[in-house]
Amino acid sequence: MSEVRAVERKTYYITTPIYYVNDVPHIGHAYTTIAADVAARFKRLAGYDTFFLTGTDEHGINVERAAQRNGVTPQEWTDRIAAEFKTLWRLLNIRYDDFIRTTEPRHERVAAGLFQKLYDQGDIFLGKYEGWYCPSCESFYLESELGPDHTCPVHTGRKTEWTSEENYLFRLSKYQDWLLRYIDEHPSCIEPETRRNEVTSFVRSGLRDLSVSRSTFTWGVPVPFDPRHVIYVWIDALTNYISALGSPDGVPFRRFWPANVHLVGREIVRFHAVYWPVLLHAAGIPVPAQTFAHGWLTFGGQRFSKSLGIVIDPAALSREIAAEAGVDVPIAVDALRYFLLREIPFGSDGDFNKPSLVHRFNADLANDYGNLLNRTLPQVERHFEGRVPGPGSARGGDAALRETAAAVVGVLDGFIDRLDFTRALGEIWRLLGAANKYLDEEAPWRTLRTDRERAGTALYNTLEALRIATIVLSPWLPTATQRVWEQLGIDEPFATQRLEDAQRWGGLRPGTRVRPGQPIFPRIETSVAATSTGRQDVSQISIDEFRKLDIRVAEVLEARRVPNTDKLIEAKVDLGGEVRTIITGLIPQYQPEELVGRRIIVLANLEPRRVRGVDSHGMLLAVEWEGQIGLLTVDKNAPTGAKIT
Ligand code: ME8
Repeated sequence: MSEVRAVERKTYYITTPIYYVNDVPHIGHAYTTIAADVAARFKRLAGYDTFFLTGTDEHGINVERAAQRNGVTPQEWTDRIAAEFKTLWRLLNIRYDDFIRTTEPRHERVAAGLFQKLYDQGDIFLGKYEGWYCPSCESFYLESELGPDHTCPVHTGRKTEWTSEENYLFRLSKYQDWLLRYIDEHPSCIEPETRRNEVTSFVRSGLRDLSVSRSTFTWGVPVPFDPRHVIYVWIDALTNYISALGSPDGVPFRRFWPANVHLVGREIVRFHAVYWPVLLHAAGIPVPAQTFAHGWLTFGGQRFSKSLGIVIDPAALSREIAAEAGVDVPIAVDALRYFLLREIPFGSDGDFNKPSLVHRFNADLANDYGNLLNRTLPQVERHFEGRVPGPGSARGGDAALRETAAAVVGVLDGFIDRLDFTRALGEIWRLLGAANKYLDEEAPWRTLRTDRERAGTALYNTLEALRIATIVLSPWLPTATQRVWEQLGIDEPFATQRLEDAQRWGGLRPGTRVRPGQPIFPRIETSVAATSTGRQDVSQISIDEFRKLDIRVAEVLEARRVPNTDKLIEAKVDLGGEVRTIITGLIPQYQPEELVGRRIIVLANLEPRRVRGVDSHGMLLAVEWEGQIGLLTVDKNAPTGAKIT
């Protein structure tokens, strides 16, 4: 009788912060959640038993006030906003395993139980708490940490309030030495290193006992032995990471706890890397392996913030990209998921800007990835009766391409362990770059006539590299990769593919019937007449930000239509002695000949972009209304090169 042995699968538990429901989700929330989703999808692909948790933080004074402002009860309010988060996650293709809400009984029970335990063992006691309180952070700060005029160190300009309350306190100070030793012995428990140093110096400066209840409002989990108080919202919130796993004796808890990664924004690292491990340790529960604090997404250098009016709605942005690219929303969502994790090294702050997104769409997704399909499948269709040709004997660059694929796939899991999405994608693009170069060099469209077998081999190898890239790209581009898979015509369902299928060269079966279709990422031909992008959502920039724009008067010297395009004009413009080429999408509103000799306005310091093989250095400014376009111009014959100030 053969022996069947259960192979224990490795586990991976990743969480996002649970988001406050005082307002609707924005792109900052989407950033963390997309990152966690990509890591979770990658780990599933790599065969890990994965648990990905997100949710909403529904208690606290700010939520109570938001409900009041909107004339509904706190519960009605939280139900409404939690549903908005879920809707957005569905749109962004976030595949979480559980969504925890702190108003659920399964959560409240665990939060109250932890509080009771710490009280029973003497780690929580009744005392008086005084300090500078920021209602937005729901946190006290030391005088030395505050900004000018007692403002919050996180919420610039927001005044803190001197607060003095009878509160329950947690003996945080007692655990200072334990925590320092723990961090020292487990350095990767806080990443990146800059955050670890920040936390260590905060702990070294001396931990004060932590206020863990509030008695000035009621929207919270009641303190089980003193209903005049509710549990401090941060203690309540942090507990979600264990309450979602159920009872400590149950399977999910035993299987997934302690978590591998708590993914958070850098402003809340202290709560996760100081208070949370100490609370758990005090209660005799193992501490999570890592808190990873990523950077802030900014716009014009400022952090997205509803109160500052700097907000981008990821759903509106995705719809806008979809309309501009002529694709459906899930493809635009893929592009957004890709862009956010490619453009900004994960861990650093980074500025969001739409032209870079369009650039990445065109250069990386349309050109390097999508186009590889369009450069190969029609050849297979035309010259090999639509069936993938079998590879002949290996020569030339065949071995190098194969080795690149193996090397790239081999390092990805390590990069995901370090949440280094940027480098993981960089590696995948190394493979796509190698495949494109190989195809250029092999030029099967030329060798077809002289050496059909060689042409077939070149097509096979390129498609095989594309198959491998498609599997490993699926965590970032869940929709597009599925469609590429369908065009490749491979029988096995895409959903069953694993990392090991990408590790094996030769998985594409000769004879597979390909199904060429529409380009998956058609290039966005923005002209760019200024579009409405993001405008309605983003208000107020500082004068310094405005001054970064180099806007000048220019004269059009020459203009011609870009061949094979409907809308594009290539214009040569004089910017006061300097001649630039700018591609702009003005047809049919303007014909090229009408432009010559006109004095127009140009944004001169827009980063150059390649449009249809031509570098475009700047943007003609125009207004758009009801399908019409009007070029901006200048009064009083201002000379070319004159700068707008
Ligand atoms: O802090 N850039 O909830 P929150 C990058 N409820 N990430 C951003 C961001 C930005 N501009 N803005 C928000 C809370 N985020 C607590 C958490 S957890 C036990 C309790 C992301 O709604 C980032 O992950 O203010 C940040 O930490 C989180 O949203 C804050 O969400």
